[in-house]
This record gives sequence, structure tokens and C-alpha cells, in this order.
Amino acid sequence: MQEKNLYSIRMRASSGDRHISGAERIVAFGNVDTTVRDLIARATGKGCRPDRIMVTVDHLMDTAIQRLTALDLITLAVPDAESGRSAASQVLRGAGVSAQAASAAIKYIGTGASARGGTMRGAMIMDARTGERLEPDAERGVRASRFDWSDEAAEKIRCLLAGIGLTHLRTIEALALATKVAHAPGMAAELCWSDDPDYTAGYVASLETGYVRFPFLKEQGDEKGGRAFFINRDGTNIDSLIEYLQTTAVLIVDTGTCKPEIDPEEFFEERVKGQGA
Ligand code: WAQ
Ligand code: MG
Repeated sequence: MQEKNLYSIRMRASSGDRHISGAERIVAFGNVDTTVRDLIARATGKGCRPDRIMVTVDHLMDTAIQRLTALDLITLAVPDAESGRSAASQVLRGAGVSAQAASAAIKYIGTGASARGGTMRGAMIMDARTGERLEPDAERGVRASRFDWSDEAAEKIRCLLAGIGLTHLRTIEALALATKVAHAPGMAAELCWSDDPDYTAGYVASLETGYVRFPFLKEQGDEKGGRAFFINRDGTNIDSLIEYLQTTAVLIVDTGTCKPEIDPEEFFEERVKGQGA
């Protein structure tokens, strides 16, 4: 990748008020054309007929690009959504989120976090201690934007994840998003599960815990999903946090570790031991 000539490409497809799909890429100038075509193919694929497809292409100044290593990834083998949510809440507490804030987020995402009770296009921002919602627009939420894998890291993460049986593009894209979000100023942790009724997996991510996946954070067929960004409110300026999430370009240039599924009990025991040492 000729790193001096990088472009951010953002795609959003919608039908009326409804968000259908979106994607984020950062590519060299020579790949702008094919990437735009790929993203439009994605927006119109799977029987989708959006009313509107927005594609934005922005040149990035090399000096303004933050280069990061991806979070480590692990999957906790929970058998169903109920145990998934309870384990997720425990991981969140390990990242400094209060039980009260974790349970508020789970409730919002599970029932529709937008002001009108539907799924949001972006994420909630929540006080990690009190669970108070801080995003300026509770209908739309805040969208993390401008992040991608470098060509080399993309190839490497595809191999690592395929090695542990994870081949879904969603996982790769979510790991990139979560890596950027975890590095935001004042961020404690993130909680996410998809609004796709067929995709039951979700994750908790933080610098503290890495990217911890759960095969189930909701039941098959459930159309509700969303994201919560938990922040340490003291000393955090919400405007600069949002500015970082939306506009700082992040290129993920290396991978972390990718571990196979483990039993949640084992994961929590290891963490307790790790802290004792
Ligand atoms: N920034 C902030 N929030 C977003 C963004 C974004 N760029 N994109 C989506 N959201 C919010 C929005 O409320 C969506 O409804 C919700 O997140 C879910 O988005 O390791 O596919 O794109 O295999 O459906 C988890 C991967 C997949 C688990 C998550 O999310 C794994 C996924 P979706
Ligand atoms: Mg979705």
C-alpha cells in the first residue's frame, strides 16, 4: 500500500429512513475505483434495493493517520443469549463498567435504543459508572468512521481467523471498528451485537480485555441490535471523543493474537489469576 496516497471511502445505503448497510475502507489511490464498485455491489446485493446510496471519498493527509495494532481476540463458548449477556456483563465489569451501566446498555440494545424505540444507525455513548446516555442525538447515535486494515494486516487477520473457524466478514470489520473505538480518549469499553436477525454473535471490547466474542448475545430471529460506547466521564471531553470517532483516520497495520473458543469459567479464572500475579 503506497501509504502517502490513502483515501477514506465511506458507503451508506438507506431506504426511506431505514439504514440498510454501511462500510468503511481506507485504500491507496489506485484502488479507489474498484473499492467504490465493491461497496456499491454490497449495497445492492442480497436482494437490497436502496432508495439512496451515498459514497464519500476523501484524501487523507499521511500525517493525520493513526496506525494501530488490532485488539487480541477470543471467543467465550456460551450456549445461549441469556448466558451470553451475563458473561458479557461480567467482562464489562472487568473493563471498569458498573453493573448498573452494563445492564442499562443490554436493556437498551435488546429493546431498541433509538429515541423512537427502534435500532439506531450509530452507537449510544454511556457513562461507564451511571449508565447515563450522553450522545447528542439519541435517534441516530454516533458513528465510528474512517478505519480499515492495511492490505498486509487484512491478509494476516483473514488467515488467523480462518485458522480458528471464523470466516465472516462481519467479524473482521467489527474487530477493526472495535480497535479504533477502544483507542478513543476516555473510552472504557464497547458492547455490540448485530441487528441482523440471523447473526446472533456479539462482543465486548476494551484495551483492558481485548475483543471478547460471544456466539450468542441474542436469539436467532431477533431484529434488535446496537452498540454502546462506555466512557470514563471524568476528564473526558465528549466533543473531542466524538471528533476522534468520526474523523481520525485509523489504519490497522498489525494483528493481535486470535485464540480459539474457551469456556467462560476458564476465561474468568485466568483473569483473576492474572490480576493476582
Ligand atoms: N459506528 C457506531 N455504531 C455502529 C456503526 C458504526 N460505524 N455501525 C453500526 N453501528 C451500530 C448500529 O446501531 C447497528 O444497528 C449496530 O451497531 C449493529 O451493526 O465477532 O455486524 O453492522 O463475529 O449489524 C459483531 C461481530 C457484528 C461479532 C456486529 O453490527 C463477531 C455487526 P451491525
Ligand atoms: Mg446491520
